[in-house]
Amino acid sequence: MTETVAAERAPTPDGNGEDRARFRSDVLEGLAARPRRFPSLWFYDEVGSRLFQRIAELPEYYLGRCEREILEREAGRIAAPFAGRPCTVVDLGAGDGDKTRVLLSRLNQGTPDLAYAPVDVSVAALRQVVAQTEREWPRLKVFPVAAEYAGALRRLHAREPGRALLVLFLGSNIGNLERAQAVALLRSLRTALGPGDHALVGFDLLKDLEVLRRAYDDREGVTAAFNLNLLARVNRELDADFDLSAFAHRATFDPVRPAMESWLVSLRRQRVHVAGRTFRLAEGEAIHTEISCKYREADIAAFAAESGFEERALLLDSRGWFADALWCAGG
Ligand code: AVJ
Repeated sequence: MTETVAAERAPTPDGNGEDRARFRSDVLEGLAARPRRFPSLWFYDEVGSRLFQRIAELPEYYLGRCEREILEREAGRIAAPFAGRPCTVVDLGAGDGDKTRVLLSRLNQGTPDLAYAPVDVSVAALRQVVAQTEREWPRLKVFPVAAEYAGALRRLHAREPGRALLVLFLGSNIGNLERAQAVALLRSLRTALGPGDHALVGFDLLKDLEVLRRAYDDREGVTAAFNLNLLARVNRELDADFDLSAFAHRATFDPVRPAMESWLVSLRRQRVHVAGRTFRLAEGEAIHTEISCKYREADIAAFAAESGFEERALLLDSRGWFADALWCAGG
């Protein structure tokens, strides 16, 4: 599988050509919809990836720290099924791969032939993670994949026989997907796996509303900058004239999904030009940019059942704020 991953590098969403055309049609379609919306996938150009890394370091953004606590405590248990077997770690939405390194270091001790395939839409983030892992483990085989989740999963079918897979979907990246999309993705992941392969999926748990609000609207305004960078990116790449000072970041809680939602609110009546089109926004009109779903333990069990995984363990941090579900693809 690993050779195929390297050879079939997909066109990159922060590259050019095909992706630029998709970015353009996503933005134009999103601006024509009501409410207007941008898919959150497009947050992660080079600037956006860097801003997310800064979010991860904020005192208010607890997700990464909770998950790191879990991985440090449970690395042995997660690595145990792979002892003595050649293994590939596939890291969906790897970002800077920061938490993954906790697992790689443990797997590296017990696995004779370890490979690492970080998957991300941001080429800048991939370059960083490749450089980091190669510096730390010069003999680790690293196969970066610049692709969206679906494209990466398609390539798992071409895996090398005899190699076990551990697929990571950390950080509550799954929370950006509506429930039906999440189930579809987990099903296609399950289908791509063979007996004995495992998945480790991070879920941010439903908790005190104030904690959630602060995590998505921090005091320093880094999350606001991350959200507003979408408009800056549209300006940079699609010949647009969004006035960033005429928009504000808003984070709201939707108790039905439940999820935190991010919006860009127009602070005045205004006209915007994008790729030769004109859009008129009302004062107070909001563009939807992201959902970050929050889960109960029962939701996680339902995901496993609906996607055909066997639950092996549900690993929580000491505050019970975040969960990593360890699932096995049965025979
Ligand atoms: C990287 C998708 C997990 O939804 O919590 C952080 C992105 N957005 N602050 C999340 C994000 C606003 C993050 N994920």
